Amino acid sequence: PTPAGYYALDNHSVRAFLNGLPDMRAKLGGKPETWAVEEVGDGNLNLVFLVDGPDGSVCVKQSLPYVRAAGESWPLPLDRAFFEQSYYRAVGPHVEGLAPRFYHYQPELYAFVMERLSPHIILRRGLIEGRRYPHVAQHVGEFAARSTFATSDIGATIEEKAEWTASFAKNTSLIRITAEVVFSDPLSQSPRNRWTSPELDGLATQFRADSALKGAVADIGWRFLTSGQALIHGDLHTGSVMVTETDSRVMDPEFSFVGPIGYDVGAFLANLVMNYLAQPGHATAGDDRREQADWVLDQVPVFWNTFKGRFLALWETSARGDAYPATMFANPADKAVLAARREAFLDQIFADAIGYAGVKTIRRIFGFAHNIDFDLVADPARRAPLETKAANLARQFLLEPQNFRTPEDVIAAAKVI
Ligand code: ADP
Ligand code: SR1
Ligand code: MG
Ligand code: MG
Ligand code: MG
Repeated sequence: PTPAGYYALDNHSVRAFLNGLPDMRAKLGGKPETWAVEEVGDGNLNLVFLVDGPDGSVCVKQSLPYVRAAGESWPLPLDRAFFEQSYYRAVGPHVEGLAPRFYHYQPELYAFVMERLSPHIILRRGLIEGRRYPHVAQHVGEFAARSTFATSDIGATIEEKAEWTASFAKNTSLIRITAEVVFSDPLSQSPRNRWTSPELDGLATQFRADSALKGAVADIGWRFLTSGQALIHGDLHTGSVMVTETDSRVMDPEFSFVGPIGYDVGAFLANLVMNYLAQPGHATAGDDRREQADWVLDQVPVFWNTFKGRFLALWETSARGDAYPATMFANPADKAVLAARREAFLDQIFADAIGYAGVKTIRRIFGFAHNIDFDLVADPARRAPLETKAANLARQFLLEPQNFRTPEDVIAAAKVI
């Protein structure tokens, strides 16, 4: 049974819901009967409605009491909408122009209203179609740096961070999904796993038999659960970014909690690399996709360098937290030491990101939720070799971390895999 007051919205009741919110009614304009409504949810979990009126548009996102991609056989608590809106409220002021504007939360419906992004499309789809977005890697790097710096013990006080830590620690149903679906299932015998079969049957067996690989994944799974560094997005793949040529917005932060910064960085990095490796699968007679693939891979250093540059710049100008306190580094001679600690800090985030990138790639090849980068390659004989490359590169990320110190190392390895 769902909580009192909850019902799943449909194209009719979403109009009544918005009509009852004076600000939203005014934004849309006209009469509710004239509003155009479309349910466009294509993600794994939730309902998403786009509503257009004569004067404006909004987007309504609502939790369902189960995993949408699996159906009612996989129940899931509704409270993810609460955490998604909490994240937008916490991080929104620091990432203006890089996320949808947040308008309203309706607690008993586990639904919220936000800016309808238009004519934006999902970044992953655009890249698959062979489109380029000259600013997106920079924008997402800015987003990742600004959101995590502002909620870390460098950018925020102990008291502020404690509020996020305590509140988002209750996002247990989604933290559990990540722990299981991303970290443990893909290298276990799980009925939720799938892969391109029979082509990848041998590779799946080989990966499940690789004790060293499982050890590395288990170590990093522990760090995922225990590294409360900052409020992270928690699902920052290329399907959580909507884009136009000039504008980029990070959305879908329902998996947010106070966790490791490298998880967000690694998610975006892994998804760029997977898109790169999938490009030959989308080649046509007129376009072998080589230039597109190289362009996608070249976004890895753009993303990382922007992230690092912004994080360090904020550390210089906006450190108001309790870690690395300025008072302790007051002598002129301390400056060089602090600069070196900052560099080492960012090197560690990069190292963490490589490990998380490995885990997040393996889950897309052998786990429950796959990427359309590969899945839209309809012919399994064409898809399987591309997925094999991704899995093998991920294994290198996890077992040979010493070979991945810079984004250029990632590019070099991806090109020869
Ligand atoms: P889920 O949590 O189920 O993955 P998402 O938040 O990713 O749901 O949204 C699913 C889809 O809905 C997106 O892929 C996108 O097409 C559309 N969508 C989501 N938010 C917006 C928005 N603010 N404006 C326009 N379309 C959106
Ligand atoms: C059962 S949920 C599977 C995945 O969908 C979300 O987008 C997250 O990536 C999650 O792991
Ligand atoms: Mg989504
Ligand atoms: Mg989601
Ligand atoms: Mg992922």
